[in-house]
Amino acid sequence: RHKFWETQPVGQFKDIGDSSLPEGPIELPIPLSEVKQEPYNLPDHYEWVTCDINSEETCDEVYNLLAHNYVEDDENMFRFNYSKEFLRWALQPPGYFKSWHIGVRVKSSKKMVAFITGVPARIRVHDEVVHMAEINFLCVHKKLRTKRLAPVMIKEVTRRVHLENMWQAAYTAGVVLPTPIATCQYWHRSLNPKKLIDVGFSRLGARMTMSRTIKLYKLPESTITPGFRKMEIHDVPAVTRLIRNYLSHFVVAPDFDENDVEHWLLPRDGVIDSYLVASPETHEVTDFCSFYTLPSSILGHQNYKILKAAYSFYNVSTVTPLLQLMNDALIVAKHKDYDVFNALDVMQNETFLRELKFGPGDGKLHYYLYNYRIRHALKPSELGLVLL
Ligand code: MYA
Ligand code: JJ1
Repeated sequence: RHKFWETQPVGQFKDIGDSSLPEGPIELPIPLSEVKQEPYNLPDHYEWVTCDINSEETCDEVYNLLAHNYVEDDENMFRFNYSKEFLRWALQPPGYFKSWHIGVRVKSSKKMVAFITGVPARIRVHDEVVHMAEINFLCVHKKLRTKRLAPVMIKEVTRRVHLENMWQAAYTAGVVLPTPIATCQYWHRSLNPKKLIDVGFSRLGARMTMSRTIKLYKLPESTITPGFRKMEIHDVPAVTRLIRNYLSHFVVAPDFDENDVEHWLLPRDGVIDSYLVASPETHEVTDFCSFYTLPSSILGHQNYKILKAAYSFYNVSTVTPLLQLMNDALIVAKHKDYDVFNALDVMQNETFLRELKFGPGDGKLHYYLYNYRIRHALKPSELGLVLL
């Protein structure tokens, strides 16, 4: 069934429920001198390239490959359209390796036709912090599909991760592979219902008119929580304490330090938005919410080309109820002209989704670990990890 994945150190379907198998690494590290020193072979006419995402030209090529060939919904109506600024942010966290930003070109024309990336992350699983690669942006040009290029891309990124003495990875996919550590549901909160209905992202509910629908999703003009403001650089230590403590409650979660928080959570225009609640008296940071910007191309529509979507990232509430905090996040996103606010049912998100008028989408997201076995699949609420 899975000719490639059956050969890999991942939880296999046949092993589900086998409680004799130990939790933790499936294979042990080997000496770096024994890691294959040359790249895997590509089919004739193709070559590996290490991408310099800071180069305007390379970033353009990656952007264009993804904009035309990356993830679509099941009816091919929308395709993720990650911005160049987003790609630079996603690919250059503290301690990143340029060698993990891997392209494939046609030798003769130099056209980029495939891509895969890794970035380093410390991920805690139960009480073990594991140095992992987060693998993302696996993409093969539409004209080169089903030729078994993806397994070569995956083996090559694995080799380059091993060369940095890392032996585990985390990744998400919309498809079922051996074997998910968790399966999460996408939820969507309409901010601009008229456009969403026009472009086929959502439908008019039964016994609903357009004007009733617009009224249903109306939000206040301004945020409600006193002390709600944008995160700033001087907030990094306080936000780090808040988020570390919060993430300690989940079975799988990133182990963020101050450098990670500065990179992943400090606001960047059009990429990542972060807000917090500071007590007017003590200036103590008690609550936090964040979302990233990931537009989708609308495929073959007359009037609209782009759907502007916000994706819930990390949120922490200790004083402000999570429901109120996320309602303020919706108000901010509406103000910034997003069409829809998306969230997964991870962490404590279930406590606000229905009440804030999110509806379940038709997409699921499966989470995976490479070379790390987990005895039981997690509930989404046990997962403290959001990948981009
Ligand atoms: S998820 C986003 C993936 N990208 C897209 O969906 C974009 C649109 N699609 C494409 O570009 C292609 O369809 C892709 C497959 C490239 C996905 N993850 O070359 P093939 C297996 C893992 O003939 P193609 C993301 O970026 C498939 O089951 N494996 O197929 C995270 C089959 O294997 P098997 C996948 O359609 C990526 C084989 O590939 C995926 O031309 C994490 C077929 O290859 C998928 N999303 O190309 C990667 N889709 O026969 C793993 C298909 O066994 C990282 N396949 O069933 C693992 C950790 C590595 C680092 C380890 C360090 C220690
Ligand atoms: O966005 C998604 N679905 C939308 C659009 C569906 C269009 C037809 N297929 C959706 N809309 C309904 C919204 C509605 C609003 C009012 C309340 C009720 C709901 O369901 C889906 C997620 O649901 N997205 C995708 O399918 C994109 C791919 C998801 C897998 C991503 C894999 C990423 C890998 C990263 O490493």
